[in-house]
This record gives sequence, structure tokens and C-alpha cells, in this order.
Amino acid sequence: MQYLIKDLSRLTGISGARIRKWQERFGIFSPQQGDNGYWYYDSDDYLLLRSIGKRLSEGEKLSHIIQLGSTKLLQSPDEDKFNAENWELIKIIQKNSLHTLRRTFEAQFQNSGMKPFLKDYLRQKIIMVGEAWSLGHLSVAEEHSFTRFIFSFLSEKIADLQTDDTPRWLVATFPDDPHELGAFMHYCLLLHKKIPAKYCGSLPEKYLIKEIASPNYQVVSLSLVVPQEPQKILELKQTIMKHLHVRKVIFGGYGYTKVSQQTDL
Ligand code: B12
Repeated sequence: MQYLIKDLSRLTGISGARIRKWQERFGIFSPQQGDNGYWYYDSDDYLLLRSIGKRLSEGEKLSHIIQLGSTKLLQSPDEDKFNAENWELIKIIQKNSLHTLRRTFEAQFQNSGMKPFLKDYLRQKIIMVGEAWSLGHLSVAEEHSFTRFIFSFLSEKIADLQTDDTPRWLVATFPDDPHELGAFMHYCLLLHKKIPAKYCGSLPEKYLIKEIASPNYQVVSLSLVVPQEPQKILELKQTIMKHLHVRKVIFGGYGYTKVSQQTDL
């Protein structure tokens, strides 16, 4: 994964000027210059910057943080971050023991039913697994395998809820946001409520708008996990509403909650 300085700034809330200054003074990041002259940062640079930002917000001094060095800054800060149940789940994922994972999730699903399973149980587990990845307990491959597992587990759960009715409701992520799980969980809930919907995941804006041009859709749900500029959200809404058959555009997801807490969207 490659990031421009503006991406790092958007993702961490630390200004580009500050990142540049830290790089000039301490040389802690390892950007590579592309053929186009731009400097590209990698996932470690992102995690490093995030760790620095977190420590600064907790009151640590910058000079002390820098002295720790990148290896230490990228290490897990605390082992007691996860409770026993979550450690168990992390170990299951590390071992790629998908049948055990399936049994665990199946028991939860049977106990709670679709809505609480998605909103309370699964959402927490997804976030926990993301945290375990960012602390170095899970590899990118293990996190991806977990994501694929969830898609297949949920697809099986909704198989009997799908009908041949024309879908009036389209569910997608905000264009180019790769976080498709939240949107898919929202889609599962709609089917559970017997609403004929279609899920198209993450698409570039051009293809999303092309799909919405179909006169079938009356409602469009867009899921943001990575927060976006409010202006960008409003512009997309206006573009979609130009299709007069669309009566409602709904935004939701972790990123949208974050943006709407900070603005009056
Ligand atoms: C899983 C995950 C990933 C997976 C995504 C897998 C997938 N296919 O979906 C992968 C590994 C691909 C990934 C990649 C990245 N991720 Co990521 N990821 C996460 C994680 C752990 C969970 C996000 C998630 O799936 N949430 C979805 C569900 C579980 O929650 P939800 O959005 O609230 O959705 C619920 C409801 O709100 C509702 N809902 C959802 N949508 C909608 C829509 C409507 C209309 C309605 C009504 C309701 C609704 O339904 C859901 C169920 O109840 C978060 C951590 C976190 N704290 O959230 C980071 C996180 C979102 N990622 C982050 C980042 C930065 C990235 C990357 C950019 C960088 C990276 N870490 O390498 C890359 C993206 C690469 C790119 N091309 O841009 C950051 C975002 C930073 C920020 N600015 O806030 C987070 C917060 C992690 C962090 N703390 O740094 N990520």
C-alpha cells in the first residue's frame, strides 16, 4: 500500500507540513520517490506516524518518542489489550483454523439472531481483528483471510433471504473506499428486513453512477469507513439525486459517524 503525504495527513490528522518537518529533522520515514517525482510512503510509515500521533496525544514528548526508534514504535504497546476470548479468536485466525472460526460464529449467530450478531458481536470482532493487525499480532494475509471468511459466512446466512424481486435499494461503499464489510453487513440487515436490495461493494465513482442511472433504484445506501470531506459527501449526494428516480441517499458507517460528529452534515 502506498500513500502520498496528503493521504497520511488525511488518515492521521497530522498536517503534511509537520510530517515533512519530522522527516527532515529525524529521517524516521522511508519514502521512495516515484518516476513522477512524488514521494510515496508505505504501510509501516503510516503505522509509525499513527503511533507517534497517539503517543503525542497521550502527552509523551516528541524527542522521547523519536528516541524509541521505529522498531519499538511499531511494536505492540501492550499485551493485555485483548481479553481471553479475543486472544482465542486471534490464535484461531493465526492458525487459519476456519472450521473453528465457523463453529464459534455459528454458535453466536444461533444465540443472538441476525441483527445483534451483526451490530454487536461481529462489528466488535472486526474492529478487534483490525486492532490486532495494527499491533502486529496478525499479518495482512491473516486479516484478509478473516475478511474473506466473513463474506462467505454471511453470504451463506443471507442465501435464503434473497428473492427475485427487482431491487429498489442499492448498497455500495463511498467510491473507492475499500472497506466493504460494513456495507455488506448493512445489506444483510436490509435483506433480513425483507427489503429487496442489491450490493455492489466498492466501485470507482464513474461505475457507481452508471449503476444508479438504472431506473430501478429508489434508495441508495453509501457506507463510509474512511472519513471524507463533508463537501465531497454533499457533492456526491447531489450528483446521485440528479437521477430523479432516486428518492433518498443514505450515508452510514464508521467514517460517516466520525464526519457527522465533527460537522453538521
Ligand atoms: C477491516 C478493516 C480494513 C480491511 C477492510 C476489509 C473489507 N473488505 O472491508 C482492510 C485490511 C482491507 C483495510 C484496509 C485499509 N484500512 Co482499514 N480498517 C478496518 C477496520 C479494522 C474495520 C473497518 C470495518 O470494516 N468497519 C465496518 C463495520 C464493522 O463497522 P461500521 O462501519 O460502523 O458499519 C456498521 C454500521 O455502521 C452499519 N453500516 C455500515 N455502512 C452503512 C451504511 C448505511 C447507509 C447505514 C444506514 C448503516 C451502515 O452496518 C455495520 C454493521 O452494523 C477499521 C478499524 C475500525 N476502528 O473501524 C480500519 C480502518 C477503518 N482502516 C483504516 C485505514 C487507514 C485503512 C487503510 C487506508 C490503511 C491501512 N490500514 O493499511 C487501508 C485502505 C487501503 C486503501 N486502498 O485505501 C483506518 C481509517 C483511519 C481514519 N481516518 O479513520 C481505520 C479506522 C484503522 C485505523 N485506526 O487506522 N482496513
